[in-house]
Amino acid sequence: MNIRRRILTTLIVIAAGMCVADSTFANGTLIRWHKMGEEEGGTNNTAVGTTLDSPVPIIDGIADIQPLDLTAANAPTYRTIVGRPDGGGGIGIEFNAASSQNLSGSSLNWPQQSALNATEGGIYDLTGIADRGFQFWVRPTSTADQAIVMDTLQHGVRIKSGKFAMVYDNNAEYLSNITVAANTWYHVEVVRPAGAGSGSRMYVNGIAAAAGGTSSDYAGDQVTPLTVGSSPDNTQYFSGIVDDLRMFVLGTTNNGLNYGAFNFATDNAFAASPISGIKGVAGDVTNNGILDAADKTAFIAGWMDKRLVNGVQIADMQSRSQGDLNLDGITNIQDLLLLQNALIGAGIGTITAADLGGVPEPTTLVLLLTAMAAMPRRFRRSARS
Ligand SMILES: [Ca+2]
Ligand SMILES: [Ca+2]
Ligand SMILES: [Ca+2]
Repeated sequence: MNIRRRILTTLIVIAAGMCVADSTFANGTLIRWHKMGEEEGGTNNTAVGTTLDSPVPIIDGIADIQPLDLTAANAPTYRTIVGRPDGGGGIGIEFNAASSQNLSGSSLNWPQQSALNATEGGIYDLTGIADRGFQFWVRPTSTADQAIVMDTLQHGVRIKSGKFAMVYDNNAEYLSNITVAANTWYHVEVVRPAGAGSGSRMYVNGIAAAAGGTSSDYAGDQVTPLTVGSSPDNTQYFSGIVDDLRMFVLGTTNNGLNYGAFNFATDNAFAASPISGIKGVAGDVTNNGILDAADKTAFIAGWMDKRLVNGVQIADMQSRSQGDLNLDGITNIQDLLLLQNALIGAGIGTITAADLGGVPEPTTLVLLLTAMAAMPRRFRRSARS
């Protein structure tokens, strides 16, 4: 190996290692968990009276001793779960719109104002927390207009005109282009990740499907309930199965308690499952569980692609399939460093500047030096020694 090649390889390894460290964010914190049957021992084909809130893992030394159970109206039915894309099983709850069935309970909405915050009689410190989200699995039996999960009128998921729609900020509706197929499982997540300016976004099966609400903030309405199977005003009833509703919080309280930042790879259950989501092989752009030349081809094809949904840059399974390995919604130098590192580790030839021909950047070496210059001083010092 000539000296120039050796320097280049060393820089790639150092810089890629730095990028790995940069992309490892603490994830969000699960704060409510409605398993839909398991906690109360529901059995297939029996009626639901109340579905119990399951304890979440210890948060800041506090065990979850505050159940926020959901009360059923008009007897929805426990159903054995079959065919979920992540292989999930157990029990879920089926609703029949014609019988006006739903579940309702205390909302999360603005976590600071929710029943979970100590200032509201709860067990956690949530003062200052407004970033939050929820996710669940759903198998609609009808594609009619209906509400599936509504956490007040500020955060929700509906089916509208045969497509999934996100609800955010006083019942504003953001229609996706994902057509709902009846009797098919979907994973849906709605998250307000990072302040009012980030708005809200919805993922369906790990694909960012809607985004919006960046110009204003949602309202703090804790009077309106959380409903599953209908809208909060007990209309728009849903038909189908809902399973495993998880609610989480993000950000740092006024007292400095950090609940973490949204991390698509871990905070989206579809992506986090190695069955339905990211296979976990470094550099595996095609996500088939193997690192090979096809991943280089896919990366080169996706180079400098930016994933925009309603104008918002979002990382998802689609951006990752275009080479967005660090999951920031764009395939660029940081992803290149991750891929080169993986290719070197696997003994596969790296991507050359010529492979990325036609892009503005002059050479891979310059790109790497630029990345090095952006590193923290501490790391640059150790890299020189
Ligand atoms: Ca369940
Ligand atoms: Ca692959
Ligand atoms: Ca990226």
